[in-house]
Amino acid sequence: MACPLDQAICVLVAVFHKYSGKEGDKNTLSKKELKELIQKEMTIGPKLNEKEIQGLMTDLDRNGDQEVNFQEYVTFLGALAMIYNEALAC
Ligand SMILES: [Ca+2]
Ligand SMILES: [Ca+2]
Repeated sequence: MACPLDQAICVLVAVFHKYSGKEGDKNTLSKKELKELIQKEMTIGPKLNEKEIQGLMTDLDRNGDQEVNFQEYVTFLGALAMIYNEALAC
Protein backbone atom coordinates (compact mmCIF):
# COMPACT_ATOMS: atom_id res chain seq x y z
CA MET A 1 0.00 0.00 0.00
CA ALA A 2 1.36 3.42 -0.94
CA CYS A 3 2.08 5.83 1.89
CA PRO A 4 0.11 9.09 1.74
CA LEU A 5 3.11 11.41 1.94
CA ASP A 6 5.01 9.49 -0.74
CA GLN A 7 1.94 9.59 -2.91
CA ALA A 8 1.49 13.32 -2.39
CA ILE A 9 5.10 14.00 -3.39
CA CYS A 10 4.76 11.79 -6.46
CA VAL A 11 1.73 13.83 -7.50
CA LEU A 12 3.70 17.08 -7.09
CA VAL A 13 6.51 15.72 -9.27
CA ALA A 14 4.13 14.23 -11.86
CA VAL A 15 2.12 17.45 -12.20
CA PHE A 16 5.31 19.44 -12.86
CA HIS A 17 6.40 17.09 -15.63
CA LYS A 18 2.91 16.85 -17.12
CA TYR A 19 3.20 20.55 -18.03
CA SER A 20 6.96 21.16 -18.28
CA GLY A 21 7.28 18.79 -21.25
CA LYS A 22 4.76 20.60 -23.45
CA GLU A 23 7.12 23.16 -25.04
CA GLY A 24 10.75 24.28 -25.01
CA ASP A 25 12.87 22.82 -22.23
CA LYS A 26 11.30 19.58 -20.96
CA ASN A 27 12.49 20.22 -17.42
CA THR A 28 11.26 23.78 -16.92
CA LEU A 29 7.89 25.50 -17.08
CA SER A 30 7.49 28.36 -19.52
CA LYS A 31 5.02 31.09 -18.61
CA LYS A 32 2.40 29.36 -20.75
CA GLU A 33 3.04 25.99 -19.11
CA LEU A 34 2.92 27.49 -15.61
CA LYS A 35 -0.34 29.25 -16.43
CA GLU A 36 -1.87 26.00 -17.65
CA LEU A 37 -0.67 24.13 -14.54
CA ILE A 38 -2.17 26.74 -12.22
CA GLN A 39 -5.43 26.91 -14.13
CA LYS A 40 -5.97 23.17 -14.47
CA GLU A 41 -4.51 21.81 -11.25
CA MET A 42 -5.45 24.39 -8.62
CA THR A 43 -8.80 25.52 -7.23
CA ILE A 44 -7.65 29.12 -7.24
CA GLY A 45 -6.39 28.92 -10.85
CA PRO A 46 -9.47 30.08 -12.77
CA LYS A 47 -9.86 33.01 -10.35
CA LEU A 48 -6.47 34.50 -11.15
CA ASN A 49 -6.29 37.12 -13.88
CA GLU A 50 -3.48 37.52 -16.40
CA LYS A 51 -1.74 40.17 -14.28
CA GLU A 52 -1.77 37.97 -11.17
CA ILE A 53 -0.37 35.02 -13.07
CA GLN A 54 2.33 37.27 -14.52
CA GLY A 55 3.14 38.49 -10.99
CA LEU A 56 3.33 34.93 -9.73
CA MET A 57 5.66 33.99 -12.58
CA THR A 58 7.94 36.93 -11.74
CA ASP A 59 7.98 35.92 -8.06
CA LEU A 60 8.71 32.28 -8.80
CA ASP A 61 11.42 32.89 -11.38
CA ARG A 62 14.22 33.49 -8.89
CA ASN A 63 17.07 33.26 -11.40
CA GLY A 64 15.27 35.44 -13.96
CA ASP A 65 15.54 33.10 -16.95
CA GLN A 66 11.80 33.40 -17.77
CA GLU A 67 11.29 29.72 -16.92
CA VAL A 68 10.28 28.00 -13.68
CA ASN A 69 12.63 25.11 -12.96
CA PHE A 70 11.89 22.31 -10.52
CA GLN A 71 13.67 24.03 -7.64
CA GLU A 72 11.63 27.19 -8.18
CA TYR A 73 8.47 25.08 -8.34
CA VAL A 74 9.34 23.45 -5.00
CA THR A 75 9.76 26.91 -3.46
CA PHE A 76 6.28 27.74 -4.75
CA LEU A 77 4.87 24.55 -3.18
CA GLY A 78 6.59 25.39 0.09
CA ALA A 79 4.94 28.82 0.13
CA LEU A 80 1.59 27.22 -0.66
CA ALA A 81 2.05 24.72 2.17
CA MET A 82 2.60 27.65 4.56
CA ILE A 83 -0.63 29.28 3.38
CA TYR A 84 -2.59 26.03 3.67
CA ASN A 85 -1.15 25.44 7.11
CA GLU A 86 -2.39 28.83 8.27
CA ALA A 87 -5.75 28.31 6.64
CA LEU A 88 -6.24 24.87 8.16
CA ALA A 89 -4.84 25.50 11.63
CA CYS A 90 -7.59 26.42 14.10
CA1 LIG B 1 8.82 23.42 -20.89
CA1 LIG C 1 13.88 30.41 -13.47
